This record gives sequence, C-alpha cells and structure tokens, in this order.
Amino acid sequence: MSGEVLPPGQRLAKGWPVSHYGPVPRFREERWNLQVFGATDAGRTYSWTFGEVRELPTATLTTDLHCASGTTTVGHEFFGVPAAVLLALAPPAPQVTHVMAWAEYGYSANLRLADFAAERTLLATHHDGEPLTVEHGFPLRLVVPHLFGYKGPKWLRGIEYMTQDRRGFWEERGYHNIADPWAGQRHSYQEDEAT
Ligand SMILES: Nc1nc2c(c(=O)[nH]1)N[C@H]1C(S)=C(S)[C@@H](COP(=O)(O)O)O[C@H]1N2
Ligand SMILES: [Mo]
Repeated sequence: MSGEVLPPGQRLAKGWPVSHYGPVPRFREERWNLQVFGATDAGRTYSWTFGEVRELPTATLTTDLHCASGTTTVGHEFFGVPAAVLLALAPPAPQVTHVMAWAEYGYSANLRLADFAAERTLLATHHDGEPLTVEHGFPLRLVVPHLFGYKGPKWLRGIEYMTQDRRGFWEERGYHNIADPWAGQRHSYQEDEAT
C-alpha cells in the first residue's frame, strides 16, 4: 500500500473498479499501432506496432490512482515504456508546449508537455506483473501518477505534439484543464479562481 494520505476530498475504494465512458474496444493486433504525430521536430509521423512497443525500454512504478469523481485506489504497480523514452525517440519541435493523448473511439486528454515528460509518466502494458486487462486499457494505457485519472487514456493509440493548448474529452465537458488532485483541480470553473 503506497498511499496512507489521500488528496483532499478523495475516499478509498476497494479493489480496482473499472470506470470509463463508452464501450471497451476489441484489440486487433494487425490493425493496431501507436503513433506520435503533430509538431515533431523532424516533421514526420512515428508509428510502432504492438511488437515494436514491447521492444522499447521499460520501467516499473507504484502509484495510487485518483478519479476526479472522488475515489482513489492504491498501490498499483505499472510496467511499461516511460513517456521520456517516446520523447527521445520522437523528439518534439522546440515550440511544442502541450500534447494530446489519443485513445480508441476518439477519447483524448490534453497534457502540458512537462506533465507528459515527467519522470513517472508511463505508457503501461502491465499491472501487478500481468498484462493489463482489456477493461483497464489493454494493450496500452497512459499513466500520469501526479494527475487525476482522466489524464490517463486507456487503449492509448497516439500522442499529438501541439504548439498551443487544446482541451481533451473531459476537459471540454467541465473537467479541470490541469487536474492536479493535491490542488483539488476537478472542475473547469476552478480555472478562474485566483492561484
Ligand atoms: N479511453 C478512455 N480512457 C480513460 C477513460 C475513458 O473514459 N476512456 N476514463 C478515465 C478516467 S475518468 C479514469 S478515473 C480512469 C479509470 O481507470 P480504471 O477503469 O482502470 O480504474 O481511466 C481514464 N481513462
Ligand atoms: Mo475518473
């Protein structure tokens, strides 16, 4: 158990409930790829098959997951490819300030480049030593340990480099653009509050 202290307003949930919007996509390996596109430094799009993703350098981290609706689950061990590895393999242009993380069915989450580049941000393939279950994002899920769960798309398919910010799926629907759980950043109306 890694989290004795929860962010303000969060309560501990038992087990690992599944929560997302819409249906669970079916994985077809022959149609799957991970793309990095938008404002890359080389001006080209990068693409990896699932087999190629599994060949990339990996890391393990333990984190709690905080859903903005108020539940926290603790002690998740994720294994996968650090976002920093992707940034090194597919360098962003110098003007890039934000990324959009894209999932199946058009789900998206915008992140400041610094949040995506953070040391513990991970493109996870495994949880507690097992491949992710399909409900929790198999084959690939973004984990951003220092932000609310909606910043971590399950069924991740792409990273778009952006030279200005643009709101993602929940951010367009009233959720906070930054989503720091320790600062209680749940709702977009809080963005107007004095910092
Ligand atoms: N593709 C996709 N990813 C998503 C979501 C979603 O609706 N679609 N919901 C997010 C939210 S709000 C949370 S709290 C976590 C929940 O992850 P879990 O079901 O593994 O607990 O997934 C995040 N990733
Ligand atoms: Mo959530």
